[in-house]
Amino acid sequence: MASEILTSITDRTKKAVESVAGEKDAKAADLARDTKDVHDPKNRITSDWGVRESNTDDWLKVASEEKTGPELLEDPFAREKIHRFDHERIPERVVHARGAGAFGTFRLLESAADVTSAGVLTDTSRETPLFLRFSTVLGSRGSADTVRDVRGFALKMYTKEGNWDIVGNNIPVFFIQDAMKFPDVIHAGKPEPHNEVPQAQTAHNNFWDFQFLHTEATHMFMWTQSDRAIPRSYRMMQGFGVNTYTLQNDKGERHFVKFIFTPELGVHSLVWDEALKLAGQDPDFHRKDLMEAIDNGAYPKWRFGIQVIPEHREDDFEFDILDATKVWPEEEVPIRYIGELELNRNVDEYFTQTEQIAYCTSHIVPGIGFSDDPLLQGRNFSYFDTQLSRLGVNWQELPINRPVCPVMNHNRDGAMRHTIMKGTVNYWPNRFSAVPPAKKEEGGYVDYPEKVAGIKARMRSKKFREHYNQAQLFYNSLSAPEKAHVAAALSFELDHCDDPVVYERMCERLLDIDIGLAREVAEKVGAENIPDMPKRQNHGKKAKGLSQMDYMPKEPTIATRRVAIIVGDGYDPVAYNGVKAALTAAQALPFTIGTKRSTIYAAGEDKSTGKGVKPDHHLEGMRSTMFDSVFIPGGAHVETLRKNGRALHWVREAFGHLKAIGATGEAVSFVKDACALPGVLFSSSGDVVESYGVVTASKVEPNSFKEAIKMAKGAKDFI
Ligand code: HDE
Repeated sequence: MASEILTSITDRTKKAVESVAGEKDAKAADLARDTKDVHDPKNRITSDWGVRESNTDDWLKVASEEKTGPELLEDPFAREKIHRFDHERIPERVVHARGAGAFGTFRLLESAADVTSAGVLTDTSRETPLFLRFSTVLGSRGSADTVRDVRGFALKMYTKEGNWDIVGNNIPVFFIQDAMKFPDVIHAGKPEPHNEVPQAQTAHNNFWDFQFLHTEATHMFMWTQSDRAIPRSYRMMQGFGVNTYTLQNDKGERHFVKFIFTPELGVHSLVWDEALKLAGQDPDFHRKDLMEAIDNGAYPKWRFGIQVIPEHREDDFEFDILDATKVWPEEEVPIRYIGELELNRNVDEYFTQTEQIAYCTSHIVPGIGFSDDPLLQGRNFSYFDTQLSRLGVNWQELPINRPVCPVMNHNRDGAMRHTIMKGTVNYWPNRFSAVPPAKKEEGGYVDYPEKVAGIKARMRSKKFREHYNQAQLFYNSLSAPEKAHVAAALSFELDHCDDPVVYERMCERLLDIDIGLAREVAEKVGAENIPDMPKRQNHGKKAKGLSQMDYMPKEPTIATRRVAIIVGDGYDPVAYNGVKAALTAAQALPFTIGTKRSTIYAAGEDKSTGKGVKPDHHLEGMRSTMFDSVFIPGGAHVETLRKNGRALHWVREAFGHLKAIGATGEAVSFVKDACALPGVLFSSSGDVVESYGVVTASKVEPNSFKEAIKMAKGAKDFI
């Protein structure tokens, strides 16, 4: 295992070096300047001041074979080692503390020169390097990946004209409309102040108290109670810029714009029970999934789209287009997909890359601008500020943050400054005309001359005060299973609120959305006093693109899906090998799960001469939650599996989580018994029988099993 890890790390470094040599990826070349390879055999431990150390285990002390005396303060090597360790931590992000990231490439497929002059959105010959960091919002750095939460989708594009950051989420709207409310919404969602409970959960009194008291949060909380908040993988969720930005073209015309990323693999989620269990069984589930896919060459891809509204149409909509609690329905503002984002390289080191990456919504490039979206304007202040406290004033000099284009100005000094500026002046203008500002034709950023007139007031415009239409629109647009999941999620969350004021009022709020939903949740959580009538009629409208069912991939695929093949001594090798080969050919990831991790022998294989198979894991070491699908070949091993409670649990749990299950030969009856499948529901074609995502065949039928995995998501909809 250690050697495999070593090979994979060395391969990664090699890849980075190759791309530097070819100068294909400007950011990889840039990072290589600061990258050292610990696996170089010429390396020896040195102190930070460069002196080779002969012993890093024993503090210099007064000691002999007979007696150990006191340690000596004079030992500079020991002192340095301890000092460095004592100061290893930096403050975690105040929100989005837990994350995972990867490098990638942005390709423009169609120029948007009609609306913007930005090179990254007009030059189709470019490949722009980027770093994308996914995150959960509320949990601490050490919390679990699969909790119910919004996911961050933060992108830094290292363009030729400077860094362009899109700091987005996997949900297109936000809880609040004005940045000044941000500390409140986050305080309410984070662990409660008196006992720091609960970790990484919105299922508590304060969160829901806030939701009730802020009607503007209604639309967003409906999204967080949907399956979007428990994604199967970072690779299977959309990314949204959320805020309204602007684009400016060469003619000086301005358009409002929203940015959207849609995954090639489709949008898929876990089921809630799976998410809950995974949080304990494999808290790193999502970050491992991302690394695994990239290491296997199955690079995640997203289509990049823009929704554009010309400036003169700003007031043509029933909602305010600057209100981040509203989506721009696709029927009214179609998405124009113009580019493609691919993640293709894992990080070399977590801290210096994923932890030290620092995004700013205010980082835009010529051709892209802000709008008066009051959430965005506050964000533009907040992100730079938070980097100062997290990383210090020179945070943009850190390798992961520095642009690939020249940086030159009269900013100076500060802690940890390391660029050395040669010259006698550090101000502008100066008698040498050294480092002047750039003219427009030299690529200088020119602000849009927006006309603004008004009075100063702490208020929002009238359209910002409507808070329910789109909450209804979202709920109406969901499929029946998605709606059922929303009701179940709300019932879970409000069950965790023990203050009746909180859960009763929240159930009343649901009357603003849908009477059926309100009734169902109220009954579950014991809100018995709420009125049995809608507070607001549901307008009944739907929009496309809100249900995740609208994002099934064009071609169903099982690529990167993790399939457990369960075997014990005496398994049928024909079925095992056939299915494994078929899965591998389809780019799925088969894992052999044995009754033990010691070598397992197939039926008819002689232990003294046979090679056997060495399982990747054993049944107790893993759980079905960590896989998308389970296959059991026939053979005498089934008798052993029948007596193994954990094997039974594997199959039952996978069935309960609506996963594709395959079985052949003797394993067919085992699977049927385990799932207690009603025979009448089986449809059969020839020897192959399928029902509810369970495929069985008395003979080996690897291809139909493959189909079943593709359908696994479909099977989820039956619940
Ligand atoms: Fe953030 N947000 N945010 N946020 N946010 C931060 O910046 C903030 C908002 C988002 O992977 C912080 O570097 C304010 C919306 C992501 O490093 C902080 C407001 C959206 C990340 C901050 C918002 C986001 C952050 C904490 C209300 C979706 C993680 C650490 C106006 C479009 C970035 C940091 C990463 C991080 C402030 C609202 C997304 C404190 C004031 C809306 C993905 O600056």
